[in-house]
Amino acid sequence: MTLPLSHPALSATDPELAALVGAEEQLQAGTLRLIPSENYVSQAVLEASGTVLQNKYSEGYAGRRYYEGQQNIDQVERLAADRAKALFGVDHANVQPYSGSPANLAVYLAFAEPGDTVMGMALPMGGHLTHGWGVSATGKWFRGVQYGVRHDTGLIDFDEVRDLALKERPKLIFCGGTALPRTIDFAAFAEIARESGAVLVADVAHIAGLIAGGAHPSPVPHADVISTTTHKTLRGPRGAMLMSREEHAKAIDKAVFPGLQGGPHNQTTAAIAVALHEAAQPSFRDYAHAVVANARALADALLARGFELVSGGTDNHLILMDLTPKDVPGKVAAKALDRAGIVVNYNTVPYDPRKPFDPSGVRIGTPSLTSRGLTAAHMPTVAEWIDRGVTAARTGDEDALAAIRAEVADLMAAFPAPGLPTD
Ligand code: DSN
Repeated sequence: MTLPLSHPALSATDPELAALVGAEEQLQAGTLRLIPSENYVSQAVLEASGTVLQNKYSEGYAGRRYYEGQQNIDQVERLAADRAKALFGVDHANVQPYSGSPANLAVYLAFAEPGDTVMGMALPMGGHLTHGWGVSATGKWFRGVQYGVRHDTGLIDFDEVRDLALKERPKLIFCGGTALPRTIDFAAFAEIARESGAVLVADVAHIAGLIAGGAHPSPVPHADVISTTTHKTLRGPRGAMLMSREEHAKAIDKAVFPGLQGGPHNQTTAAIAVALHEAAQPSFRDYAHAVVANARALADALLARGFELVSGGTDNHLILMDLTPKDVPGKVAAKALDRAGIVVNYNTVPYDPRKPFDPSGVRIGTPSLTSRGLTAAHMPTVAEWIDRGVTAARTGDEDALAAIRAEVADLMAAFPAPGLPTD
């Protein structure tokens, strides 16, 4: 598929870079993107993020800036924050964090001192680096204690979480993560946080769009702070938000600026506002539920083909496959699937005997393919491609991978992606 030239000024000024952007457009258009933390933003979000708003400095908050000329920027930021508050039903929203890791760092700055104990899910169990994992600043500058999932079920053991919290008395407890295929029980975490005197932080980066669309329970009645990126299931630009009850608003704002960041990226704030507007439409509820329905259908089709799935399936947008029974390392499978036009990421599975850079698992998800309009009826085909691709990875059959790539490209051509040029 050859897409039309869509960036005339860029092509004239910097053809080398324009060619790379064009190649990426073709790649995104012609492949099946199964990375669960990725999505396609709408043309409206793309346009908002490429505006002259990026020319403006605006340290501070609306009405309280350190630079003049904020007549429009203040309104943009208020619009984004008000839309976040309305969509998620929170008192306060800070839309300035540059991305998820800085957002989480701001939470540490707001509620903890260096050396304090913090608690989160271990990265190899499905947590996130910034939940106190050792190689992250959050694990170096704080004392991270980590919970996991049970070996037999792949599910969080709340007795273990409670025992750990009562023993360690962390300042912060993070729930949420990057490879959790099951519903997060925010109420259970909140009870443990209350018992142990911790601030509960719900990191809903992966599932924010599902929450907004009513396809996952909301953390709002339970968590002290909600942290999220805006570019995953929420289908906005690369950015983040922190939300809370009014009592924590000042601490969070102070931590984001001047505590951690400088000038907000106003073009991103604008694109977040657009994404939140889109997420408030009835069609986004359909989208969120379709993401989950597609993931369930894909999980069922993979199970029928003998794949082992962590926790036995999924409740949300994400599936974590343990490829040990297929006798293929996750990285080998991921790279072979990439050659077959199916873009995934290799990932540790809980209790993985292999190393994080060469783990046993592959993580997949349905946000992107759902944005293109694929339905549950397509999931047996997707599972078949994955199955054939993993088999080809084991046998080294490049012809089989090339055949899958052609089939994938055919189907993708029939389901144009939002925001990408079409021919
Ligand atoms: N990189 C994100 C993900 O893929 O889940 C987490 O930060």
